[in-house]
Amino acid sequence: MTSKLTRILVQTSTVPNAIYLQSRTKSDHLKTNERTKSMSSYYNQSAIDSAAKKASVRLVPTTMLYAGKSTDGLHILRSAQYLHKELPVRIAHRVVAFRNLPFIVGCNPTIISVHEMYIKAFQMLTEFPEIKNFEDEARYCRLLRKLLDDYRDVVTMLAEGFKESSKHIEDKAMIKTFIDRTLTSRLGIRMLAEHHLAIHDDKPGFKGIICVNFQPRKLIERRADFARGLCEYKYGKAPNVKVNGHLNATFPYIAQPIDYILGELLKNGMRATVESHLDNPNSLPDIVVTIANNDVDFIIRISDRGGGIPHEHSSKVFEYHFTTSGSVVDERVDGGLFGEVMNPSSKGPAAGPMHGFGFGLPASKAYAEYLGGKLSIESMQGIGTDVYLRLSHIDGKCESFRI
Ligand code: ADP
Ligand code: K
Ligand code: MG
Repeated sequence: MTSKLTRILVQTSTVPNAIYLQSRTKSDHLKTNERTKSMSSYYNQSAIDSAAKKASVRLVPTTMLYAGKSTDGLHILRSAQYLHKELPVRIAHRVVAFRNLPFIVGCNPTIISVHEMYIKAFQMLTEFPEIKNFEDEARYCRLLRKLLDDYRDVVTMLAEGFKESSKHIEDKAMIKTFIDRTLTSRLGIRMLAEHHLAIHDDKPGFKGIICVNFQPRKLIERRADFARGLCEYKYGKAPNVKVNGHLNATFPYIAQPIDYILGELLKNGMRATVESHLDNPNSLPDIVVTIANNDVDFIIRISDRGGGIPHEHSSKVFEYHFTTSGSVVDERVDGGLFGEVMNPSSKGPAAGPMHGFGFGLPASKAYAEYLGGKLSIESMQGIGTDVYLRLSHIDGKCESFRI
């Protein structure tokens, strides 16, 4: 069945995109077949539809933490069987959400590519036969690794795809919900897949992806070094980061999401610090990170002296794509307002790992809430900003989140 939609899909898929930019090779024929197959599933969707009707089974981290380890490795087999059932359901939910996007967004070439990637993942995971023995399981792990690798750039692609296309959509809340759910669902899927791969490794101090003796201080220090590196690369200077509070706090937790969130918050604080001290770059005030730990939750506060978030921006900073990057007139920052014009080959003055997509705060907030926590900002206009990341313990007094 060829229709207008197929033609749109075929035509638009030549638009630059990491996946389709590969030069033509011997395997092209194969790829074309795969594409035709994935496209045909726009019409042959019964498998996706029936999977999407099923409810997702979300795991409590304590189950992952205390799950019995059998010497015969049966726990590994059971874990793979759970994923084999669960992942297609989660992906099907996302495919349905892509399908329900407003036409103008759903037709964006980059969004189409991500939509297709989800359909493709659904096919690969459902075509995988029942996992009966360790050989099947080993092959399944290879598939998981491949998917984790292939789908690394999905967030960047979504950011690019929505940037222009969602400007024409009145219902901003709908787009925000879509991006929130897609990002958090992806976080959940990645944590489950990585957890499964990690129970194989049986690293001391870990139960899958759960670090049994997680130390926030160590993670903060590592992230701070990394963010300072980026900041120095971009501006030539970076503020120091001081950590105080419960420095010895140690408890079981999953490092990956906190790692991402801290990275985003530290980059924001560093950027604000440098940009508000362009006249005295040699005396940058420290960023102070405070850890507070109790038996219900733990709080990480990041305080900077970067001048604060202006009142007119404070309600917008949690919007996807809202960024002040590229709008600074001072040519010491982002090449000034005309940076993009002066350097047309670049993706824009602001593009880069430091900032620019306007995804840092909203994505961090969505992740924190997915983990049963909170992310809030108190800005002291004229002085600086405090960001509070509050997360509940996975083995604490209160009920934990589910993955
Ligand atoms: P991006 O960093 O890509 O701009 P974010 O969502 O991380 O996107 O931040 C959105 C905007 O919020 C930033 O562009 C900046 O204007 C403002 N902002 C975030 N954190 C701070 C901070 N600590 N101090 C001042 N402004 C901030
Ligand atoms: K933003
Ligand atoms: Mg940012």
